[in-house]
Amino acid sequence: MSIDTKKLQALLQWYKQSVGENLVATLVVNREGLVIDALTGSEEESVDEEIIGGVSALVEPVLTRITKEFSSGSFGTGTFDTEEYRFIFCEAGPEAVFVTILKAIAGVDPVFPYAYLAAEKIARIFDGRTVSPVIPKLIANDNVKSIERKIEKLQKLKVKSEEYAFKLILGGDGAVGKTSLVHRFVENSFAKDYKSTIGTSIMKKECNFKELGSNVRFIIWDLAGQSQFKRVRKSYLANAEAGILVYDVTNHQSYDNIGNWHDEIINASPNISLILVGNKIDLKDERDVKLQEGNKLAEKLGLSYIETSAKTGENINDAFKMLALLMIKKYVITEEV
Ligand code: G3D
Ligand code: MG
Repeated sequence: MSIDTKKLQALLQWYKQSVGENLVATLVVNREGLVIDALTGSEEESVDEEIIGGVSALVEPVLTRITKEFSSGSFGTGTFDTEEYRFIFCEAGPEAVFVTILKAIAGVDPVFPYAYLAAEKIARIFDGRTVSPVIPKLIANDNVKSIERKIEKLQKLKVKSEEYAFKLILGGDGAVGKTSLVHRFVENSFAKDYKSTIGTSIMKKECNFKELGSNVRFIIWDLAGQSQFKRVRKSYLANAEAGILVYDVTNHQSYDNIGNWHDEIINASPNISLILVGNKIDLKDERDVKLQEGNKLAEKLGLSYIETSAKTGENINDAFKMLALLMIKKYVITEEV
């Protein structure tokens, strides 16, 4: 396979400019983990072997996991944090992964749109299709209000054309089953030995519920590792359109904490649509929160309530369907009135 390395290098240069001083390095890596191209945030135009070697050593442990998720098909984008760096991994077509390494102090959110765009362009380069290496400035700082209005309009239009994907987040205490719920929904599997990982994993899932008459795409953000949680909590919870509040029906404390989760989420994303989920109903003998309690809490918060088991899969699809319906109501129907 021969790829246009000149164009790739030009693209990385543009990307570097867009991201700015927080960029440590960026890499294009193939499926086997080999570095195809790289660029560092420093002034030098090209990167020597040594730096590439150092950077790929940095990336390798994470890449192993990414490659695994890659093959399972659930991987779209992921971020990972270490003490010193923040990583953004984007799938760049079937051949490559685009890796961005940022300084630890950098915010990931502003970089995401550029990373997505660059990854898409890289996929095209790999495909041998024509593509401009130029990365346009995506967000202007001035006139925020009018931009927000524009974005809102754009969102609605995109829902109609079924291109827009909603950011979905999960709230609830550790170990209530948030990750399991998502994995069950995305891959329809329940991995018993699923180990919590650092950072955020981001999964794409399109809901084709026929009876809804419309597709809804979710970008599901799952935050792992409670220690990492505080630091990234704000940007994790912000700008979300959909959310699931989860408690464990065998753990009353997790039920009692839902109110706090609700407040924090509403604070970060005031326009979010939420549902309440009581999980682990397969553990019948250990049940500590009654169905009525769940209903009562949901009513108090003005949400729909559903009970699930990520282990057996019971009601998992229905939970997401409930949320998809809320999205359709809010973004599609209001547009048509
Ligand atoms: P979290 O993402 O909210 O922190 P996880 O929770 O999804 O990591 O799940 C925490 C533990 O609960 C895991 O057990 C997981 O297997 C288990 N779990 C999740 N959902 C269910 C469920 O519906 N029923 C049962 N019985 N168990 C569930 P381990 O032992 O792997 O830590
Ligand atoms: Mg989790």
